[in-house]
Amino acid sequence: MNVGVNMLLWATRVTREHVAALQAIKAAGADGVEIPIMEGEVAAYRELGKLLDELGLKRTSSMAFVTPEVNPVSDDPKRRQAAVDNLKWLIECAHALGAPVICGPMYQTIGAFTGNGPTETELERAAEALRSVAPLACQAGVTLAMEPLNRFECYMLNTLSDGAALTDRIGHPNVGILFDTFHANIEEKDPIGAIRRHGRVIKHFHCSANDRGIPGQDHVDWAGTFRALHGIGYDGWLVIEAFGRALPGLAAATKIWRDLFADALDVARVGVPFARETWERTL
Ligand code: LER
Ligand code: MN
Repeated sequence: MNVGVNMLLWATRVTREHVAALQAIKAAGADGVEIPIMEGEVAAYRELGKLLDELGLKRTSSMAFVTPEVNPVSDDPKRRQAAVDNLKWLIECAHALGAPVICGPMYQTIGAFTGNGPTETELERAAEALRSVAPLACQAGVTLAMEPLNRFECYMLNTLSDGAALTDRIGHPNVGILFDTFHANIEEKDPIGAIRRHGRVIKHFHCSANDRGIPGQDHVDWAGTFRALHGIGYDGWLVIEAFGRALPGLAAATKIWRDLFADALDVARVGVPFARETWERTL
């Protein structure tokens, strides 16, 4: 198991400017960080990978389709192709970065709605897009972890059961699900039962407090959740994901209207030991 911290609290594009935060995250005991891949050159991710090597930090990566022009389930074939091209670019960047996982809602544009639930055509389009890039991900040694999000951020996948069905439809070992406790708290009738039922598809994990603050200072049943992860034999990443107000665009997208912690680094200083100790105590 590796404990990571999601860098979206500091930046949508991580560079050498973030060395101080990266060092503090390392000092807090994290094994690694989750790097957003939203823009930039493949070479820049290779450079960032070298910097993380120097700092002794492992890494995973995250993504989102943020514009309607890039949408794997669009009626417009150009927009679907743009999503496939974006996924190929993401895989190249993650490979250059040295990240074994890309996670995020890679099955639709975030925040785009049709007014209905997913149609059979849309589900097939999402599956087709992921299926078409899965061999490339396999060659690059990258796992694609699709993240179900709550109903206010997306409509294609809201629950782990939705995610398991799409995973089965895609049918490739390099494609599975990211389980995020914040979204599960909103959407699952029984988050822990869902992990037990669909554990075979879980490839990545976001420890996200029910209010997006510091895990352990919230009402998620962390001990029960980790016991369920042990029960399914999960031994991958536990990435702490919190959101703050430092980046106005992201704060607006994640609907963060108040401070959930005094200092962003407290998320690492308090969250990392909490995740590790709770994990070890529940083994
Ligand atoms: C990203 O991991 C996430 O959980 C999303 O809700 C961000 O919008
Ligand atoms: Mn998440």
